[in-house]
This record gives sequence, structure tokens and C-alpha cells, in this order.
Amino acid sequence: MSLILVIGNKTYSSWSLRAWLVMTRFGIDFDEILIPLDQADTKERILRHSPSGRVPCLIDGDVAIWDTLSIVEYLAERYPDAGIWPSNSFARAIARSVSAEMHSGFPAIREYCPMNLRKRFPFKDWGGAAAVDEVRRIEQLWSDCRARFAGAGPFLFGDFSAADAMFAPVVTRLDRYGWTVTEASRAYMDAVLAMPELKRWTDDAAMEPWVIEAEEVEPA
Ligand SMILES: N[C@@H](CCC(=O)N[C@@H](CS)C(=O)NCC(=O)O)C(=O)O
Repeated sequence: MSLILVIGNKTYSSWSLRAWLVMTRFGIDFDEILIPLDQADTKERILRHSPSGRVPCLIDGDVAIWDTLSIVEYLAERYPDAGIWPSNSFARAIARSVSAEMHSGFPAIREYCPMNLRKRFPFKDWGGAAAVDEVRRIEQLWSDCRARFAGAGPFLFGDFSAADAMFAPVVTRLDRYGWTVTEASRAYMDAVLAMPELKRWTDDAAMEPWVIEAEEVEPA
């Protein structure tokens, strides 16, 4: 039986994008159920699949696996040869560290620059000093991972890994909200933005009819 990934709107659901990108990039076969967020029946529809009431949720037969990092770890165990995490144990440990840091951190960027794949904004003071500090930290960890582990590859650990999927929505935010970044960060962001899988997700987002006003930093 094939895996099913339950996701939210492609325009806004940054957590859904992370899991979807891992599965798509690593060629894992799955069916997709998209539940539009912020509708009257959204919660009830998500709860039919996901006990947390949140997406993404991965269904494997009778089992539901929710929360992005658990999904990634489950996939890494189910497909041990896919290379979802780096093969070197030090690199893998750091990849998990930066992924966990993303999973639990960066609240200002998340609040003031919500992922919106249908819009671009000229830079303004999004989120003040807290957001500036977070962007500085993101750039520092990108540069550290790349200097230590990337070799000639374009991603954080050379080849694409789950850590890049964890940062893909951040890449779109820094890009679309007009943040000024270092040349090295820009090169990394361009590598992520050039991924055909991310382009496919973004093209799907462009076709979506739903607008969530609360996620729009300016009127839609
Ligand atoms: N910690 C969770 C966060 C998941 C999450 O917050 N997902 C949002 C969409 S991006 C959601 O399901 N919201 C429910 C709703 O809007 O009703 C994860 O890593 O998967």
C-alpha cells in the first residue's frame, strides 16, 4: 500500500512543504491529500488523519505519523539507502541539530514573514531586531554547515538532505520578503530555489484559489 502525505495549502503550509520536499526529492512514492487550511471544516478534516490536528501527517497503512521531524526520521528508517540524512555521522549529527533548531526556533521570522509563495515584498523592517538576529543566526549556520561539510555540493551538506528541506521555507521567506543576505547565503538560496521539486510545489501554489487573510502581511 502506498504512503499518503496529508498536507495543507501549498501557498502557506511551510511544514507541509518540508515533508513533501523530502519525499519528492528522494523519489518516494506517495499519494497526496491536500486539506485547505482556515476553512470551516479544516480541523475536522485534518483530525480524520492526524491526531494532532496539524499537517503534515504521513499515513503508512494503519499508522499515522505526525510532526515534520518524526516524519523525516520515519522515512530515513524506512528508506535507509536514500540518503535522507548525510552518511557521515558528524555531518548527520549537525544536520539533525540545525533541523531541530529550525523546528523549534526562529519565531520572529515565522511570525513576521509567513511563507507566501504567491507574493513578493520590498524589504521593510520585518520583525525588528529579533528577526535580524534570527536571520544572522540562520546565515551563520548555513555558512558553518557549508564550510565544514558541503565540499563542492550546493546544499548544506553537499548533496540535498532533510536539513535543506527544513530550511526551504526559510529560503523562500528571505527571498520573497527582500532580505539582504551574504553572497554565500544567496548562492545557497539559489540552489534551493532552483530545485525542480520546489518549482513544482510553487507552481501548484500559484493555482490555488484559497486566500488566508491572517497569513497575508498586506491585504491580498
Ligand atoms: N510542529 C508541527 C507544526 C505543524 C503545523 O503547525 N502545521 C500547520 C500548517 S503549516 C497546521 O497544521 N495548522 C492547522 C490549522 O491551520 O488548522 C510540525 O513540525 O509538523
